[in-house]
Amino acid sequence: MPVYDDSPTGQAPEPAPTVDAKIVIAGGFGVGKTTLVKSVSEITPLTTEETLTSAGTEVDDLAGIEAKTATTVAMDFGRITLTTPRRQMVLYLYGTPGQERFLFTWDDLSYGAIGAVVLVDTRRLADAFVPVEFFEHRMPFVVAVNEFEGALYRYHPEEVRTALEIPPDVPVRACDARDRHSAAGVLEHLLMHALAVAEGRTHRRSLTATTALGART
Ligand SMILES: Nc1nc2c(ncn2[C@@H]2O[C@H](COP(=O)(O)OP(=O)(O)O)[C@@H](O)[C@H]2O)c(=O)[nH]1
Ligand SMILES: [Mg+2]
Repeated sequence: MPVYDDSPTGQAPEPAPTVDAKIVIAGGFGVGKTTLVKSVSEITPLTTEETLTSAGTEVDDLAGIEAKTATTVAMDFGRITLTTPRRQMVLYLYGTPGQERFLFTWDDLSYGAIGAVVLVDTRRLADAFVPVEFFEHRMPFVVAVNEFEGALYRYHPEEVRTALEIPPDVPVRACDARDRHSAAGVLEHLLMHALAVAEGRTHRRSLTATTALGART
């Protein structure tokens, strides 16, 4: 069957450029960061999980996530390719360890990232203040409310925004970190947000975003 070709020269159109970008997946302990990286990654994700032992029971709050048996001690790493109208975006996902005692690793993990996802569990909302504050002055980010079934009440994303005093230009949305489609939707939303910030379509600016979004040739 003949294929209609509308390019002026009759040659195949140029393929969309491929752009690499680094994304950080952050949030408190047990919010579903490792789960999200695992559910969307198109490569076998690298995880650095260690078994939770009784030594951590005094400092790691497992309320609501009693089934959690392991914790990330260095980082998670995965990859997902998203296609936008103008580019193929290859996103490299870096998941942080959640406990505040690992906060010193976040600066290194975030270096060169174009944006971040801050995952939130509404049963432990206070854990989100530190990650939100961390990214607020560093890079564009979205807040994703991971919906655990055990939650007594489903909070509307706007209620979460109010509770955490998240600025109006930061997207807040619900997700299920276990669901590939839902988790990929969060990453798409972040990508659109980071591009909007980089192109000056929102008032928030980020030098990192504008420089990191150069095309890979
Ligand atoms: N019910 C439910 N469990 C989840 C969800 N996301 C993660 N989990 C579970 O919650 C626990 C903590 O998730 P994990 O990804 O290790 O959290 P992390 O500490 O943020 O990396 C694990 O046992 C997951 O299987 C979710 O959306 N719903
Ligand atoms: Mg983890």
